[in-house]
Amino acid sequence: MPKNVVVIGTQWGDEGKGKIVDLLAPRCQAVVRFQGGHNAGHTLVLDGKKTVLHLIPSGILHDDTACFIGNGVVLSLAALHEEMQTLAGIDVTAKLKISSACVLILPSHIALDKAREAMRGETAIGTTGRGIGPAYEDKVARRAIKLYDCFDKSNLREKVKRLVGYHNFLLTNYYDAAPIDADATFKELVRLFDGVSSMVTDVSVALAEIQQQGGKILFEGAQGAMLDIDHGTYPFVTSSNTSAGNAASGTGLGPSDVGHVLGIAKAYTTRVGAGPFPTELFDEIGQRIAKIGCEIGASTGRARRCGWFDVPVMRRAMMNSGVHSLCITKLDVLDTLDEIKVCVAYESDDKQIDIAPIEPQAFLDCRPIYRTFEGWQQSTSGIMDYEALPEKAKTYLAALSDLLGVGIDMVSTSPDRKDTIIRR
Ligand code: 2SA
Ligand code: MG
Repeated sequence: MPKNVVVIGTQWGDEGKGKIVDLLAPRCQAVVRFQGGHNAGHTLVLDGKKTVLHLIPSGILHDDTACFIGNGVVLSLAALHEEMQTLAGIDVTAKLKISSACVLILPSHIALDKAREAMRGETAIGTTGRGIGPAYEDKVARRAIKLYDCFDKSNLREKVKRLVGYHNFLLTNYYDAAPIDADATFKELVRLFDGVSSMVTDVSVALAEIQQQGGKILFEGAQGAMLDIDHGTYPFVTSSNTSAGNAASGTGLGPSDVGHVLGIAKAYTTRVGAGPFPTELFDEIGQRIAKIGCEIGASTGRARRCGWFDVPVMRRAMMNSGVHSLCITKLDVLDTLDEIKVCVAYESDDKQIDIAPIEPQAFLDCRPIYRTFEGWQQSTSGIMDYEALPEKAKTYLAALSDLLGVGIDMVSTSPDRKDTIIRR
């Protein structure tokens, strides 16, 4: 790895970022998460053994790579504690450092997330119910509790009382929901913080030191570009900036430290939760892709919606993140199809639209214009050499690269770490 790399999803999440971060981790000294929280579901497969991560960076399986949770992450100490228990045999306490500036997710954020979704009814966003949105709201409103607040217990008790009191006012008066016990929240925070306090540090300074010593940093994105709070399909988005620029703000390094931007995209498209999805398939092909691709939410177990590869969506994502090159994942999922479609542009009011519009109504009005490719109808599963791919699969990949004007550096041909074509 000649420089730092940021790995981001260029669709609606679940592009396979975790696998690629796990694969690249031994080539760098640090892996850092910069946004989101335990709404993420990053699945790693090594020799058939599956590890699902939500909060802990996908470099954790490697002995010589340090892992960091940056200030841009909203942190549930309960979720972290639970995830650490699942990583038997890995000394997470020794390997992981957490920014003291992380905003904490409390039980009352989760209650608010669920209450808001219930009130939205038919217009529900389909959040993961992890309290992500309400925690970011408190951050922006400058009333959040940060990890560093846990060092001073009497200060913490006061802050929890005030914040949970405010949440309870909303829960009981506006949402007609049950209040959360502030004192129990405080006691549980103290207990959970005791288990992680040795990991708390100034992550920005730690990363800067690694850089100064010539070490490389891998910034691990969560969710995908179209779920970005500013650039995604608002309001059907998550509450953080998922684009590459946030790798700087979410860790405390500068934009010039971000390095190479590697976009990860599935060979088709999926989305979990509500919101527009122009290439969504409602037929047997969509169901087949979902089944073969095991398209189930890694955090909530929800079924993911499936559709064809969407070039206008990719163009917006690549523009927003300044993507230098791509990794195409789950190519093998398309192996049995006799034909494969790619949305090359949209049509709206008899006009051709090449890039996904930012305004929701304009996006909803778009109809995909498809180009059809012949399926290769043979297994690509486990192929590690580009030249060994079927000619029709190479034609498909070359067309994606041409349409997007960017090189495809990597292709993933199974969930397993080793089953990856690395071209550069
Ligand atoms: P939230 O909980 O406030 O972030 O939800 C807002 C929207 O963001 C979507 N979102 C995701 N989309 C894809 N994958 C995610 N992670 C899990 C996974 C999701 C799961 O890897 O499968 O298990 O369901 C993720 N996290 C958030 C969410 O669906 C809403 O559309
Ligand atoms: Mg996921």
